[in-house]
Amino acid sequence: MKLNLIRFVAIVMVAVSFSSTEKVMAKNTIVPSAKNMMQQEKGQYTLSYQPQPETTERLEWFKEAKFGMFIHWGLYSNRGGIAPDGKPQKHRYTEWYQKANRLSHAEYSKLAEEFNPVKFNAEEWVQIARNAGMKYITITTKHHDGFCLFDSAYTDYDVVDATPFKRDVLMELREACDKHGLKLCYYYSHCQDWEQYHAWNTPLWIYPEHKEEPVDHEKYLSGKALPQVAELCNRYRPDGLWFDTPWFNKQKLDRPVSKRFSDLVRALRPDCLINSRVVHVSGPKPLHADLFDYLSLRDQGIPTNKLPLYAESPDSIHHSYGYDKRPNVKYRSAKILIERMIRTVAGNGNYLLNIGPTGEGEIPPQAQAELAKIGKWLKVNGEAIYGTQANPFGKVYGWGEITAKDNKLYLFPIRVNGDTIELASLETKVVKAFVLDGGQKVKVETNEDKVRITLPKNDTELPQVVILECENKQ
Ligand code: JFZ
Repeated sequence: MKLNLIRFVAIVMVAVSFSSTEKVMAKNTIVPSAKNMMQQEKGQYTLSYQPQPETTERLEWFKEAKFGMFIHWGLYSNRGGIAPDGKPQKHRYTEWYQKANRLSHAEYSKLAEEFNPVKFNAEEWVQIARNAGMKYITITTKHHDGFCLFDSAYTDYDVVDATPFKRDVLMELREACDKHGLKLCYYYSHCQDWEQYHAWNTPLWIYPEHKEEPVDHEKYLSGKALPQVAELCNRYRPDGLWFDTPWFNKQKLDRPVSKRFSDLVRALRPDCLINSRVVHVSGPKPLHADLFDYLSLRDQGIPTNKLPLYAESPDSIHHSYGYDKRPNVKYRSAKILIERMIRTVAGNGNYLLNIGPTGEGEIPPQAQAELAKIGKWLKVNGEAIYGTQANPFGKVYGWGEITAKDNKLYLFPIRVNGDTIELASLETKVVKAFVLDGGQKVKVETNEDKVRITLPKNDTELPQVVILECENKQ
């Protein structure tokens, strides 16, 4: 990553680094602002375990990519949040269908008999992601219900063995991603697994017949979870593993268990990324950064550029992650989604935008329509997103967001009032200022401590990007 820009904003950076040193309480201790922090990372961090040195290399493609597609797909997708009595379920996440409706494993697993997504076409999904400007896909290979979208030797509760569909969905997607140059990462719920009595947090009503048996996590770990992660690493060539929910009620996953997952992935697939939810982190607590590569933010949270590590925001096109056909479902518009992407990238993170395909294997038309608009916007404005650095100013301006690359600043006036915006002064001269879409010139006035920019009218519905090209002082 080039750091040329540091030269342009050197004055600002120095000021910022002084003020943030004041806040730093001890070496490697960071005090982030509580707002917008993920639940698990609110408060104060101690980087007591340093990131692995290889993390920088592993993150290279990821930081360049910025934008990925999250896919939640499974048995629950057939229900779309409609309870067995025909009414919308109250729990906000449709992928929690089994728990939301208190279904035992015997009852819920019957959904496998009707899982026959005849419209599923891996290449079509990959094309939709590509046309949206997404560079990777992260898909639920096993969500909390325990059902697997790959052919596993450690359970029959998978798409090949338990459904009439019988196709290895994950392998088809892996091949389509390889063919079209997308990376592919695997969401794997390593703690919660409602097929498994011995996993964490399996409610007693899921297996009424076991009730008296003491829970033995080791049975689950060595009988299903760890061997499945090995299967994924060995046969399905993940570019990343996305673990989830290492916390539940009063229990938390112990670091040594998390370490087994992390060590296994590192041993079998050294280039594979691991997200922070492999381990339980909560502030003020040590950040076990040796076990993962980047921070997964609170669901649908936006980073603030004050986090100690690179981040990823798991956002969704609607509130739920799984397909939602409840009457009150609200899809977010392309405009809102683009703004959330901009905020995330300017805050030093990747934007992972989730869609929930239907039980038939179709990406809902409304999701497709919004994704296509995002793709169109990125075709023109992608330069301001892909491979950029976060806002280098150390503060977020009221008028909007900033990213940077080489000798350029990209300004996104997404919260602007009126037609001028101001920036702290730069160390070098602005040699060119224009709107990225169309190249219209932009008026820039500079004095000792400010750069003032007069914005042309934005006739489009979507955010405008202004480029400030600075004199290169190399
Ligand atoms: C989890 C899952 O339970 C959910 O179904 C979905 O897969 C999502 C991506 O992740 O839910 C979470 C995880 C973390 C927080 C909230 C919900 N959090 O940190 O606030």
